[in-house]
Amino acid sequence: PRAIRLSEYQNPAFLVQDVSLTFRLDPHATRVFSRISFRRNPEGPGGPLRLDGEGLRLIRAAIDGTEVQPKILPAGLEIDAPDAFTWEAEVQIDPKANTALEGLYMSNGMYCTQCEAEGFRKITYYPDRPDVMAPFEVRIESELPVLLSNGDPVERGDGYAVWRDPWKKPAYLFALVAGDLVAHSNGFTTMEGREVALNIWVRPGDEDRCAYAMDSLKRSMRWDEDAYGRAYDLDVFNIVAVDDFNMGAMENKGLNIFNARYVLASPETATDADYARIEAIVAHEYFHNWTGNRITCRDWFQLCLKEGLTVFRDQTFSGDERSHAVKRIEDVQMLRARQFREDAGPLAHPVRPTSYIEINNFYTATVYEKGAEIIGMLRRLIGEDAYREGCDLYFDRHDGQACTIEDWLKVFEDATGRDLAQFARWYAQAGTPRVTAETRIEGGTLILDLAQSLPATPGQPEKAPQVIPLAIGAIARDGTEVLPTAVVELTETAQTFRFEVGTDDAVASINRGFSAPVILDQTLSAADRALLLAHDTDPFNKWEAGRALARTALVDMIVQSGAPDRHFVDALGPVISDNAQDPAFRALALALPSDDDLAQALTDSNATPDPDAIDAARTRMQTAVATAHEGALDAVYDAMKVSGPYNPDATDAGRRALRNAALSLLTHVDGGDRARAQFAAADNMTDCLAALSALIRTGQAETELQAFHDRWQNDRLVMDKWFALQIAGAPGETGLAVAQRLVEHPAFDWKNPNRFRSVIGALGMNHASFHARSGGGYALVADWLIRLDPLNPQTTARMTTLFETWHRYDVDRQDQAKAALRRIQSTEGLSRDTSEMVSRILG
Ligand code: B3K
Ligand code: ZN
Repeated sequence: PRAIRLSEYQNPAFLVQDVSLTFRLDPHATRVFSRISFRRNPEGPGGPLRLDGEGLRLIRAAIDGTEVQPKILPAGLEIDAPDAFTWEAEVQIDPKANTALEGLYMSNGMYCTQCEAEGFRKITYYPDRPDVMAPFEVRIESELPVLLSNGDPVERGDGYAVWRDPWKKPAYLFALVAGDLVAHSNGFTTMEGREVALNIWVRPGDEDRCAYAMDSLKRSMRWDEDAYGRAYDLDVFNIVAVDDFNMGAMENKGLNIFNARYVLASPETATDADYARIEAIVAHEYFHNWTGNRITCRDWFQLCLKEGLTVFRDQTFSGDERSHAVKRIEDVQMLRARQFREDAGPLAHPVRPTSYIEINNFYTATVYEKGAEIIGMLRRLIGEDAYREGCDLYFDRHDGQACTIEDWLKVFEDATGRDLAQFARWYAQAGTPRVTAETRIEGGTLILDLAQSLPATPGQPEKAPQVIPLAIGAIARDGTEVLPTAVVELTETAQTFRFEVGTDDAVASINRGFSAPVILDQTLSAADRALLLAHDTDPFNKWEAGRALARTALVDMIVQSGAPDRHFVDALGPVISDNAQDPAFRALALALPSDDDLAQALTDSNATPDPDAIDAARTRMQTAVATAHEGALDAVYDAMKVSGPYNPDATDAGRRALRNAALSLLTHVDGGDRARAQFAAADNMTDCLAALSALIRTGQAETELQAFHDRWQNDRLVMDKWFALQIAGAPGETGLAVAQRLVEHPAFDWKNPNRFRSVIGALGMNHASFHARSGGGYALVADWLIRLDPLNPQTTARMTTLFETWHRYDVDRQDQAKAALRRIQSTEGLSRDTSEMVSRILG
């Protein structure tokens, strides 16, 4: 298959004025009637009418009422057409046979759609590209009780419903749902006085698990009005929960479709983390109404225009609703775990890629999370007021348009007069910048020598310096802050900055708040780090200091088989006991770096990560911390007990997080007594799962796993946790045997993406097991990817990223991983999605 290139972008030859669709629903023989008015684009390239289409059976086509015989192409059709005309077509599709979950498909008897990025072409012939925008009218014919599409309802009759979406939209935002559903309903009055009916549609029996998603939606609607001046623009906002879904959720205009796991929550079935994710994803999809829908992308290379911005918006929202400090730490952890990892491997690509074979492979951490970091840096560089001014101008100038990153940057140049040409390199250059910082103090002046470099990445050997905003402070040896946060802009390869600090003994706190997504090399002693952990006023860098201490200590243990570092163990004392600090923050500071984090740290220090040694070192460190602080941990475990009915808010969740962090450590010294008691007494999923996962690490959770299974076997979302936890959390290599056993379990419904991820994905999360020396982890994952690919290429391709770090490991493991990848690659009929991923990973 040919690569699509940004440099080859052409305007559409025809524009669409209006779309009218009729769906005669049938599981195996749905008929789609389309009536589309086209007119030639004066700025287009000319030529015949070309429409995208895939897997469609064309029954009839007409132009201005006259039947025509278009030329059928492998991926669409072509026909000569006048400058303005009405196209009519009737096609037949088979939703029941659609296992790829793209286009119109069925999930548990319900019809639903997923069109982004290029799924609409599986529904009917159309110019399936985001820069063709039109209003849609949709008639659905079916005996099913609930029939939904985009926009506002127009008409409802016996066996049919008509919807009209007055807002011009690209086809990827089209949606249709039909099923036996019930609504959890509520309402919202916008700042413009519009009364909006809000509905969350779920399967009967799930309606009592929608309250938190509804509450999140209403808070998101209010927040977008306050923070960005954006109000909702239809009379109805529908959310539908679907069991079979390839990703998290989809922002279809007025009809968001969600993976059920990001909608449904009750205290007994969902954890605090689930609640927080539901809030974030509901917000994210809602915020797309303006950033994505009203203003969309000109082409798919501009994906970060809507995704980076919308992630930034949802992160800010969650921070406002909960705690900015905690949210920032969590977001950076995620950025490092997913995006830095991507940047360091064969899949590294710019936030705005310049070529792709399958666009679905580019819904990546780089486009989303690094895309969001860029917006954060932009706001830091120009200030909050100018950022808001620029956004206002963006909405004003580009409403109803399909835009580019250039359009986005231009509004900020116009609003501020600042040249953003160098800043734009953040979109074009792949890789994580490295900043080295050398500091010294002379006569009360802190002198900071900063240098930046950007490693070569696939297709990009040479890089130019970027503008890097770094927030800097300094803490004196006695713990007082001698330099409050100041932001410097590193624009050259190397630059020196000076600050008056009035003392000769202070430690610089650099990249506060993680002001830029870079890897910072700053030589600090363990004592300096302990000082920052104890006294930094910037919560992110306070956490970061502890994290760096832990990472260094663990790397030493692994490389030199040393003992757990006393500096680190001692420094955790105040973290455990200082009640003046936020419990949620303390929980984060108590957690050790992940296996993946340590594997990367070892790679960075030119060592070959040994997954068993990493696992063993973490366990030894946890035991050392627990032994040293048993009394304090026990006290905090008791003190953080939450009383009263379960509340998912940040305060209670923070207390549970700290208490469960203590539990996890204490389980290393108490033989699992507390965890067993907590498991038996738990009245919410957070405490239940924390206890269960602590027990799983001891290798003695048989009874509890069985009890959990018996209680929840009919609850699909909870059973996903049952599968995932015992595989991902198993100690050492034992997760592999657990996974080998569970793929035989009757409830392993591998065609359901959530269940597939909770088994195969969970194995990938367990380093010692996935990277087992035998190669059995790689082989098992490869077997299942080969099996899933013909049914669901998108989920398969996404999961090949488990292999993206193969180059880190020893030659034996590399050979095993490559053999598994080659086996996937040489599978007959492998999808375009998976084959693109595997070739890139193999390099
Ligand atoms: N825009 C969708 C993602 C679509 C993925 C297509 N493979 C969800 C989101 O980012 O909000
Ligand atoms: Zn999005």
